[in-house]
Amino acid sequence: MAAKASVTERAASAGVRVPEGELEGLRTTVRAAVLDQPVWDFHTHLYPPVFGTPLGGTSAAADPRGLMLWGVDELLTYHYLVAEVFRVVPARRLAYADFWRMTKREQADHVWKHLFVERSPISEACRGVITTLSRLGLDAPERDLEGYRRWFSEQDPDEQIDRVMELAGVTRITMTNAVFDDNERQRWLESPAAGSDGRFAGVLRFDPLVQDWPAAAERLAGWGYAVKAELDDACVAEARRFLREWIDRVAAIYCAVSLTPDFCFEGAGDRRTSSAVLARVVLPVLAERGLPFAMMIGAKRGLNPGLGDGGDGVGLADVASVGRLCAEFPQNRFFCTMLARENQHELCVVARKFGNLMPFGCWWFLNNPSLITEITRMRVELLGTSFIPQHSDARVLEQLIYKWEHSRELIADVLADKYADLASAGWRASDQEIRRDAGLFFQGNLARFLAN
Ligand code: HDL
Ligand code: ZN
Repeated sequence: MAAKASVTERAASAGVRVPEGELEGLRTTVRAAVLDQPVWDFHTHLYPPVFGTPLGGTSAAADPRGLMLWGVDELLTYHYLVAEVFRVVPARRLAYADFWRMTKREQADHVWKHLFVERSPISEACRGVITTLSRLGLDAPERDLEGYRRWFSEQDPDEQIDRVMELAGVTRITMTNAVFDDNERQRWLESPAAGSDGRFAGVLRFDPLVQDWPAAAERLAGWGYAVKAELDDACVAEARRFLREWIDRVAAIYCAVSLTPDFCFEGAGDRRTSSAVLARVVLPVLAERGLPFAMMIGAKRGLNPGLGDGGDGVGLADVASVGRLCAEFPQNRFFCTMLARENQHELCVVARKFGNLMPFGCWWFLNNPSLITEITRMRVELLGTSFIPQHSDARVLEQLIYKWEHSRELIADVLADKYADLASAGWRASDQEIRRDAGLFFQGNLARFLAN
């Protein structure tokens, strides 16, 4: 009988050398699965036409304060590009106030001239505009801004939503419904049908409630809730009533806050007001309703107010606070994304400790090819298939096209490597298993986490 192969000999044979042609085929399968996978976009700032649109269109009159942003002038005046154009034409040459006094069209002309015509649009936000125009069939190399404007003016906003979702492979758009924003709140109160568009899911967003309770309490009191700065039992009950009423009005699938880098939760004895609001108001209502809580941590608001929405910065935040919330409130489920690159590894490690924590997305200043690749590779290595790799954070409808095309390419490349490594280790995932996993990354993990 042949001598039993030694462990070493068996190990050598187990490190199977998969033929290169087979690995290439596997990579092609993985890429196709990711590029074709419909996605439920976890976090956007998009709205259906019922919320009004400043551009109007064939079925809607222009509403200057409308919330549905779409079209090329909105694409060009995205706050990422406003910040970038002020690097080329700084405030000492063009005062912020003078820029903001321009019309939207004039602002877009200024951005187009300085970031696209006089310099190559190679930043991620600039390239995104080019990808979007190209996928819409608008000949980007012609550089015909007036021609792009004409095309958009001939579109119907409602049909444009369907067209863009089709092009982006997005099956559902999750909104950010900021109840402390007067414009948005009024629209909900005036038009209960605001949440009736099946393409959109509601999310109740209430940063001030957690970040600045005294000011939030004043607002709630003005809206008819018997609350005051001191969080006694009666006040807690009224604050909970406020949350329940707005969760129902918005039909929220989860609730969300963004938190500044200094956010801290130290556990039961924590005397901070923000901790009391979370522990006594927010988390009990969400547990009662079975809704997750999304925390987006690390935005330094108003670093340069002159830039408007583009003026926010980033700061290192306390990831341990996220872990303490998951430990202290096991009956709650938490989505979490952090804005600092340096917080990403620790967030993965905390997620390995708590199954009620779902990391998501490469948020904002992380939504760039180099960082999406780095973060996604790290997350797959530490979390396998159990996270949500991306959200678009789109503010302008057509951004869905570029944000998802760019991210899919990058996520596909990472996963192609990972399945090739797995095959070389001796496990060749089937085509169906690869498509199953892609479904988890792009909608299954979200749907399951929302369900329980
Ligand atoms: O707080 C948030 O939801 C952020 O996404 C901000 O809206 C930010 O301005 C943004 O649009 N980032 O992409
Ligand atoms: Zn956002």
